[in-house]
Amino acid sequence: MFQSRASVAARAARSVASQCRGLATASPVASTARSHKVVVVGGGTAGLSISHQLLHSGKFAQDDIAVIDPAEFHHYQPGWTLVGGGLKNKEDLRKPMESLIDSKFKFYNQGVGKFAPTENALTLENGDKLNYEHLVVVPGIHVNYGQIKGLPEALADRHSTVSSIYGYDTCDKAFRTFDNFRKGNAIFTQPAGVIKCAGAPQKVMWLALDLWKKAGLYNPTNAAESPIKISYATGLPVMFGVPKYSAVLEQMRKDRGVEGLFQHDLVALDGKAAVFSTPNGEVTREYDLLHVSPKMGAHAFVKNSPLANESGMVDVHDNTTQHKKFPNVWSAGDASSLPTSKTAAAVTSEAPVLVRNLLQTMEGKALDASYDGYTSCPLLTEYGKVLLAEFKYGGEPKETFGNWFGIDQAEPRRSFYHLKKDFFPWVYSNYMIKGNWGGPKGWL
Ligand code: UQ1
Repeated sequence: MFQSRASVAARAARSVASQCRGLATASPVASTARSHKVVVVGGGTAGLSISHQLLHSGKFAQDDIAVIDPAEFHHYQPGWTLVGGGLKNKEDLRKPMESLIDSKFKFYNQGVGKFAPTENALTLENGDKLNYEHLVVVPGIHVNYGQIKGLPEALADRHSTVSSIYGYDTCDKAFRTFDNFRKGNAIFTQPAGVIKCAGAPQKVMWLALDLWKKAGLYNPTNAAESPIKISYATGLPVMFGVPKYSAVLEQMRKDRGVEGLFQHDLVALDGKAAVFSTPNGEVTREYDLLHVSPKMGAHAFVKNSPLANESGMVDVHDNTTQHKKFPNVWSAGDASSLPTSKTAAAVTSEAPVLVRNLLQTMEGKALDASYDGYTSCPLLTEYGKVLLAEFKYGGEPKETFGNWFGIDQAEPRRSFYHLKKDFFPWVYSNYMIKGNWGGPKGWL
């Protein structure tokens, strides 16, 4: 019902606008509300994939689809781990947002103020109102540096040894601090709670370990007498959320002499002391080098809207990506409630399902595409090797190459390293964000 109402309203608005144009040729009509068939909130991995896949359906004309994003640049965030390892330059991993948005879209280069889903509308930060028939909410999640006391100051201090691959400003500082480090306690942290790419906090540790090993500063078989000591402090009780891969990574941790501090959630930095919250109260550890994975959470404009569930995520059905209360609202990627690990790989599978189900709904047809929770984590275990974790809902492995070639992807391989370092960045910028890549399903 809301769809027909929205399209009637849109037609009425267009007809009024064309009449006005006929009357006032010299001055354009100041319009307070604009209408689009689909409004996509977010120009990240999900927003670009979905908007371009919608366009390729051939069902949309100029400005039928609007994309909203306040950012100046689009970043290939999976590459920031490689920057932390000194394998890529961060400048090569970003492009001006505007350059990635098809000219058939209306692009609003600003933030969202408020959602009004009962009116099929939203307001932009400047107060302008947009009406839509369908809304796709894919703005990602927010990195809350300030939730760890003292972290913003330590990261901003150019001379500190505190860094993070989770931000553009600090991912290159990570490699600088690793490369300059000669002796002392190195601590790598992973927070409790939801983050992007749950494997990244340890990927960067495995690269740093390898760097120090090659420099003769760390001996995995005699860690106790090495100049550098390495600790992994994680808010989780295990190395990884999927039992199959966790077992391999736990063995690797032990074999390489890395201290495991489980259920240790970093809450504050106090000089050279890192303060952790644990089930047995606060624990303090001295560090000489600290790599932090900050806490993350929903953007306020999503969390404080009728679209969010109790954790602030856009409340969609696990398999259809359709909103649980507003059937013309959709979500995928990091901002969604989809109970899977938040990665670009997940978006390769989520986007075609969302697009298909949205188009079916637009035509009054039944939803017929289903997302199984597919996600992946190409986990760097050293320079030149990657363990390719791929799994679906329930932490059940769903391995692309295991199925094709009968190999075990829990074993780190050089071929997977080249997928991660060379193939994925290439296919991402040339195909995925243009709407032409479906991940394990291949080209769309
Ligand atoms: C993928 O398609 C992708 O995006 C380009 C990634 O990059 C971030 C990935 O990490 C993965 C695993 C995929 C999935 C594709 C294949 C062929 C396994």
